[in-house]
Amino acid sequence: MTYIEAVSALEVLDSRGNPTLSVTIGLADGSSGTAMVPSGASTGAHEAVELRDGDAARFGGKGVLTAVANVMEVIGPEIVGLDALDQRALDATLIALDGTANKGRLGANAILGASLACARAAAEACGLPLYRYLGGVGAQVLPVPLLNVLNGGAHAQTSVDFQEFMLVPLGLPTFAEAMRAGSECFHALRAVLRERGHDTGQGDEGGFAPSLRHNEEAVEVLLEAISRAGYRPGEDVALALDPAVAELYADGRYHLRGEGRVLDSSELVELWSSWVSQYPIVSIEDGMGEDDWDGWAELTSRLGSQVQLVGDDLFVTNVDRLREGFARGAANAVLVKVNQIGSLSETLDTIALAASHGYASVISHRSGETEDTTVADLAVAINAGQIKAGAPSRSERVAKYNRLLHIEAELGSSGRYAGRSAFRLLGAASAPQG
Ligand code: 2PG
Ligand code: MG
Repeated sequence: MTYIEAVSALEVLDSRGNPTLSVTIGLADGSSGTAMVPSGASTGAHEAVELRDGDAARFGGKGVLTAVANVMEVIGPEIVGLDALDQRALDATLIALDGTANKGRLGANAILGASLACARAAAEACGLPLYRYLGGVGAQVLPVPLLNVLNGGAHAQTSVDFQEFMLVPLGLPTFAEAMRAGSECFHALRAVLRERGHDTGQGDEGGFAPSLRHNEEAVEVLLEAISRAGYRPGEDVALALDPAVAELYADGRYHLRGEGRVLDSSELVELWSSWVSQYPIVSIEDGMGEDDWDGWAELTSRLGSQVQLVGDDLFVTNVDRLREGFARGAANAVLVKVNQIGSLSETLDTIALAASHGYASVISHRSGETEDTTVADLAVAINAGQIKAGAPSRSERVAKYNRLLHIEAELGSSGRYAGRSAFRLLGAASAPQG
């Protein structure tokens, strides 16, 4: 009774007002699942292909009617009759049907929509919440939220070169208390920015998007906000960065346009090293460019024993890129974005491979999101210990955090907040040294 009976797709809108896919799969027993596909702005060059119509007369070329048609006319007929409980077989069918290495024929957005909708339908058929269906009895860890409260780079039109400055409430006892701390610091940050005469308009991920004097001022205002809200920087609430420097890389160097500076790889390693020694930073994502493997190796040998170094554009949730990272000594954690690779099974493969090499997994949203909350359930299912889903503001971000609040309540005493244990490398980074 769990075989797939109906497959449909619709063009809907994401949080930036751009079109994306909603896919619904119905099963013979009457269960159904719907998934909406996220979309990035600072996309990695090696990501699976997001299929857009390119018809300038609709949504500036960003329509997804071709991907919708691919779900309805190509994918649908092929997967009707398959057992939704066999996610691996379903994903293998989708991948074979596409037939390309980067899902460029049918579109990773079309394939992912079908893959996630199937998992949701299967969970409903089993009468289980998604995290329990995916993770079984082992699913119990509530992740530390990495709250992106100051947006720059490709997510804002300001002088701040680096993309994300995040609060990490790792010293709180529960996920609910962590969200409370994050929210209180977020509101304190608004006050700090106003006092300094900065803008408090919001960027794509709900964080404030001020033009600052220099990039480091972003760290200063976050620390001030943490103290102002009554928390201890580094102890209760630490910091994480996603400078997304692939966006700044040109001709072998990193162009910090807001500051009018150009750095080579070694100078950028120096910059991160000096920030880590001064500030309670526990994680740096994409501190080096996506193809600057030597820079990554240098950064990792310099800071890899003190701080989490996360590959996002570097690994694009892809096992082959991750293997290359192991071989080259690049990073010590992977950012996990379902639409970078385009199916649930491949996402789980990347997480398992990372774990087998001692690399942490940080489950992540995209800057273009919807009210879909799959990533929240995924984070608990695999006991990731960390989730990155934007600021504690704007409904497409808060939807993920609210889902986790519900899961924490549902798990009750069998749930556990990851807290400090999610960051294996704490020590030097947990308290300022200078
Ligand atoms: C990132 C993400 C999400 P985007 O770089 O980590 O925060 O941004 O979805 O634009 O790639
Ligand atoms: Mg990133």
